[in-house]
Amino acid sequence: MTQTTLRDYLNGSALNPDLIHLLEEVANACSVVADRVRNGAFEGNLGSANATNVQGETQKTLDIVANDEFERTCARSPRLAALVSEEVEEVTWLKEPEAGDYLLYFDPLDGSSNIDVNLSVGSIFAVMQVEKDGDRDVLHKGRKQLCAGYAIFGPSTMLVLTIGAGVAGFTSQQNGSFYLTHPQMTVPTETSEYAINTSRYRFWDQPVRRYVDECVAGEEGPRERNFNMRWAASMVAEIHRILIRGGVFLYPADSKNRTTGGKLRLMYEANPMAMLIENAGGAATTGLVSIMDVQPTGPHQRVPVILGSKSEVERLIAYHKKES
Ligand code: P6P
Repeated sequence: MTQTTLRDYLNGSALNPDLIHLLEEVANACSVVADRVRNGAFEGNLGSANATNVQGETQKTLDIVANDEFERTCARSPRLAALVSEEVEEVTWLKEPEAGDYLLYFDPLDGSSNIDVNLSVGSIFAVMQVEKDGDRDVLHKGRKQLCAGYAIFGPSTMLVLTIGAGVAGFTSQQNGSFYLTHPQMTVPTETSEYAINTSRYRFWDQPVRRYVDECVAGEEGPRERNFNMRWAASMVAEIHRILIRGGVFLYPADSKNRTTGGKLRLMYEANPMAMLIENAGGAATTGLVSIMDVQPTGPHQRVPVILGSKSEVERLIAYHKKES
C-alpha cells in the first residue's frame, strides 16, 4: 500500500504553494530538532546553556539549538516575513510586510526541562497572514491562524497538523520523512482524565478547585464516576494524549501567576493548541473567553489555558461563570 507523505497531503489541499513550502520547511526543522534531541548526549547538548530566555526561564542548550534550526531552515521559505520565537525577545523580520506573506510563531522546544530525564518534548508552531498595512504588526487573534501544529519527540516522532479543517497526524520514518498515520484525529466529547499541576492547589481559584475536588471525589462525589490524572510537564505530550484518547488540560490563572495572566504563552503555545483542539472537536478557553478570541497585547503574552474534551471544558466554563 503506498503511504501518503506530508507533501502528498499538503499538495492535495487548497493551500497556497508558498504556504506549503513553509510548512515543509517547518517539518524539516522538526526532523532536525528531533535528531539533535535524540543525539543530545553525544553532542554535549544536554543540560543548561547557563542563560535565561525572555521568559526568565533557564535555557537548555537544546532550546538554543532548536531555535537556531527553526530560524535557519524556515528562513529558506520565500514568502516568510517574520518569526516570533519563545526563545527570542524581539520579533525577527526577514523582509518588509509588503515583500512577504506569512508570520511564523513557534516554541522551538517545548517542555525542555524533560530532556535530561528523557521524557517527551516537542516543537509547537502556527502560521498567520501578514497584514499589508505595513506597520509590522504580529499581534493577531488566534482565529486568524491559517494552520497550526506540533512535532512530538517521544517513542516515535510525529507531526500533528491542522490546515483549517480536521487534524492529521504524520509519523516520521528513519529517513526523516513524515507519513500519514492518523488521518482524522478527534477529541472525544466525554472523558474521565484530567491534567493539571496539583502542586499549585493552594493557589487555584475556586472554579478550578471545585472541578478538581469533584474529580478526586470520584464515584462517591457529585460526578458519580472515577477520574484519572496525568501530568507530563510537557504541553505537547498532554495535547497529543488528548487528541488520541480525550482528556482536559488545565494551566489556569491562579494567585501566583495572576500578574502575568497564567504560565503558558498565547501566540506560540495556547493559540496553536487551541486551533488543533477545536478543529478536532474539542474546546479551548481561558476560563472566561475562547483562547483564539483573545486580542494579544505582546508577542510573549501569557494566558490561562483550559482545553480538551468539550463536555469537561464547558463544565469548567460554567463554574467560572458562576464565580464571576
Ligand atoms: P510546570 C513546559 O515548561 C511548559 O511550558 C508546558 O510545556 C507544560 O505544560 C508546563 O510548562 C509545565 O509547567 O509548572 O509543571 O513546570
